[in-house]
Amino acid sequence: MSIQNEIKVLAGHFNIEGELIDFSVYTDGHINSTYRATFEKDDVVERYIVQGINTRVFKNPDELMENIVNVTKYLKERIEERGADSSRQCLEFLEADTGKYYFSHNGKCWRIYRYIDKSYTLNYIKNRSFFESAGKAFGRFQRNLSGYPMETLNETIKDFHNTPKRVEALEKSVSADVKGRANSVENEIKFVLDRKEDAKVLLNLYKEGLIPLRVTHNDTKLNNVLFDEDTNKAICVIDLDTIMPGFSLYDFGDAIRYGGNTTKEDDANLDNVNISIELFKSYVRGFLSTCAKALTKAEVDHLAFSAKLMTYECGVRFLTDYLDGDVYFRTEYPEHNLVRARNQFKLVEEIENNLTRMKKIVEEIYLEAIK
Ligand code: ADP
Ligand code: GN1
Ligand code: MG
Repeated sequence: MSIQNEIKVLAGHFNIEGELIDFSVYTDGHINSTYRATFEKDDVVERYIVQGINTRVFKNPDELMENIVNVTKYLKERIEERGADSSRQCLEFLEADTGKYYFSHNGKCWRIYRYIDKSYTLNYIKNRSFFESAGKAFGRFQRNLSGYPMETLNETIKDFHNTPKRVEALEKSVSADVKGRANSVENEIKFVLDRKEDAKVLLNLYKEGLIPLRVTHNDTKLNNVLFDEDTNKAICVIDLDTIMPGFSLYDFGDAIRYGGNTTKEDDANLDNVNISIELFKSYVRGFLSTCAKALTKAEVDHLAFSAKLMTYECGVRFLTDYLDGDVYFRTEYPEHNLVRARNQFKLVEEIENNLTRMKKIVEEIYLEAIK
């Protein structure tokens, strides 16, 4: 069945009326398949995001959608309490005729939510103000969810940011070596094992009671926040599949990993890969302007380190997937995951070279933010 026909069938189940007048592919991330569909009825045009959930990654769509629907309803209330426009700052999911917020059809699991008009996403930073604005949006997101009952959240991917377990998974993949690729990546494997102690740092801080669990997004890539076409400000955090209890540092570090890189995460020319200190500063400023007062001392002290850790972890995951035969992340060519892993490891080195400077920047901006 063509995707247009699939969307027409789905529209019937999600109570969308009118004619499908336009449709385009919006797949941008590495996991789900995303489309924008426009319907018209009596001269009224409505746009939706129609998304095929990757059920190899998210094995329990009921639990996944329960998290997302409850969190978005909660966020809507918080946003409206402030008198802000929840229709632009929060996603709204449609209920299907089954009473669930997804619909299974032809072996795939689909969800539909409102498209936020006059918005766009970025895959790299155009100028610093965009990154500061993204930092504010992710900080606000965390602050808005600070009173959310964390214990009610389902763990949509077990041990998602458990870095030591990610390293263990890599070691298993090296032993299994199902594609016979391990020999060709000895340097990369050594790079990971040399930094094995770093992997435990945040979990140890948690065990010592120095950093708390919070409701976190866990996938704070720059293209997971929508910008407003008119104001160019970040308005809405999207891609809510991995909302789970986590550390604030996961969200901070992952945002720097992606948006603070001087190039894309899959640039094969490693000379282009570096940490932009200016972008780092902008994000710290935005993030801390919204949540500095809520952070513990250990959280603040480890912001710069978290950028290194999350970059390391993502590199480990790309390398593992390369060894496993590219079964998790969407790839466009056979070496894609390896290119991504090398890019991330180069960025880890650059962050290591700049860590002292980055910590100092955090200290200065933090002192300003808590004044
Ligand atoms: P993935 O899990 O594949 O990363 P996302 O949920 O991030 O999927 O959506 C993919 C892209 O679709 C986003 O980067 C964004 O450009 C666009 N998008 C998603 N939701 C909306 C929305 N509600 N309004 C406008 N654009 C959206
Ligand atoms: C995936 O779906 P997307 O592209 O936003 C991945 C993240 C990685 C990221 C690397 C559920 O995010 O964890 O950091 O790729 N999402 C999942 O670019 O695994
Ligand atoms: Mg995304």
